[in-house]
Amino acid sequence: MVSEEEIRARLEQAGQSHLLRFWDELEPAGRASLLSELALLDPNELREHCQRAAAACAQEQGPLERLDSRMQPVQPEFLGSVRKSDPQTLQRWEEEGFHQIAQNKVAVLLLAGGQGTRLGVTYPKGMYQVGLPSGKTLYELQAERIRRVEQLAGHRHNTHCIVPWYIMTSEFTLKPTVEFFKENNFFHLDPANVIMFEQRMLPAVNFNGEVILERKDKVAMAPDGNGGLYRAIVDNGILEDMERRGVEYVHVYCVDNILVKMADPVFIGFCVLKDADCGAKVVEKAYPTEPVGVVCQVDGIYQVVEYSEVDLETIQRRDESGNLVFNAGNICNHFFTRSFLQTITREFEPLLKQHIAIKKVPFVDEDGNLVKPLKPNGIKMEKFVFDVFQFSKNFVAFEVLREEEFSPLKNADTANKDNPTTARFLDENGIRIPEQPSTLGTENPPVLCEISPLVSYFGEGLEVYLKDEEIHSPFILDEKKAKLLEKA
Ligand code: UD2
Repeated sequence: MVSEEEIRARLEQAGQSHLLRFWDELEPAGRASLLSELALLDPNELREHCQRAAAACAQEQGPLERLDSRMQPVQPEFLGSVRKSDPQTLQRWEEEGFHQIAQNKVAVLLLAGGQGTRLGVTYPKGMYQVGLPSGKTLYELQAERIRRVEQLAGHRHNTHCIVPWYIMTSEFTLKPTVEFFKENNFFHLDPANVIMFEQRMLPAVNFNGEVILERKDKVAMAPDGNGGLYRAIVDNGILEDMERRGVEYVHVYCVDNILVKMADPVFIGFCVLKDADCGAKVVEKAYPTEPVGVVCQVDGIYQVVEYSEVDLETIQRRDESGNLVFNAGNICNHFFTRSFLQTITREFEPLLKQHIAIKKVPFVDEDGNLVKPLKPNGIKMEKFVFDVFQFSKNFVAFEVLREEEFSPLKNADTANKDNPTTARFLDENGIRIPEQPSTLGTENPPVLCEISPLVSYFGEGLEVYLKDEEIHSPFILDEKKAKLLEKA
């Protein structure tokens, strides 16, 4: 363990000596935990981090750099589209995707280190029960989709297929996530193929560039953003693990989209056939001011531009056909080759932009009282997962149907959009039922229909079960029911 003297010297070097100001009042346990927390902070990095945060915050108060005149939409030749492609093309992409999956070359990687504060839950978002009749959580749905896509690829190519599931957690989410998976027997996945790892944390800083003490014995720390992925995979030897398993392609996604298609064969196949090193799924924006990032080019280089970085006029611009010019909404579903990830970690990670978030950060005041601030007082620095697009040699975007693939769970049910109810509603109704559509959707209120991902990953094969079936709400098609229907 690093000594108190050593830590004092390091803090002095970093200009952060105030972090030990309650030292004399602390019990031995509090002292030990504070020392171990501080020991992880490199003094030079800490000094730079604090200076950078304060400078970025000062700059943030000034006029925002507008990107309008430098932006261009995604070039058509780099944009695939589910809506605009014929069935044969979609089938070719899907076949290629399954071919890669069947050779165990595809992994999925979940970004699950966020705190889920907007949803108002104290546990990791993946443990959220979205209110389906089965009571399944986001993690369970995702696990089942992995199992199903493994089965589908395995059957097609007669292989034993594994899609490893990498899960990036943070100090906030690692322990409860591990426990939850253990309690649920890893949702019948082999624990050897579920690899959890932790991203780094960074101290929150006040407007004077001082690290904030959250308690007398604890620094206010926050995860370093979903772009912390690139350091975390180095810290935890993830690329080596992928190499050992023969993984070449990685589908990275965020935790809160109930409709996420894990290792989507069509997306994977499209990216592989286009020889892309980096790709992003996008959806048409629902309305011009929808608060999602837009995938586009700035000075000819692909990136995601936040809606706050452009003028309303640009956001609302339409082409001759009446479509929004900047229409490619980012849904945090990315494709990377392992070799691209390697290049990022070796060469470009330090160049990734630091985004700043000004937040209310609870702190202890000079007298040692705990204060819950009413206005923002702290700066958190984050990197974003999509900021690596600029380093891609062959970037592609892939437009998918919002109603089939994007229903994020951002807010508690009190907010009127992207909440548990819309997500559930879409899951119930967005699934294509190939036969007998008239038996569904004729009731009011809408039919409650839940189809387990273990029965159908994206609507395939349902005709076997639904052909002559009278469907009454709520209709639950799980593995047990599917077996009964098969026999009948
Ligand atoms: C993300 C995208 C946004 C849009 C939207 C669609 C980013 C930075 N923004 O916005 O452009 O596509 O999704 O739903 O990708 N996370 C971590 N570690 C962290 C912070 C976040 O793993 O330190 C995870 C988090 O658990 C979640 C994902 O990253 O799974 C997205 O994070 P968010 O919820 O902060 O980003 P959001 O939804 O505002």
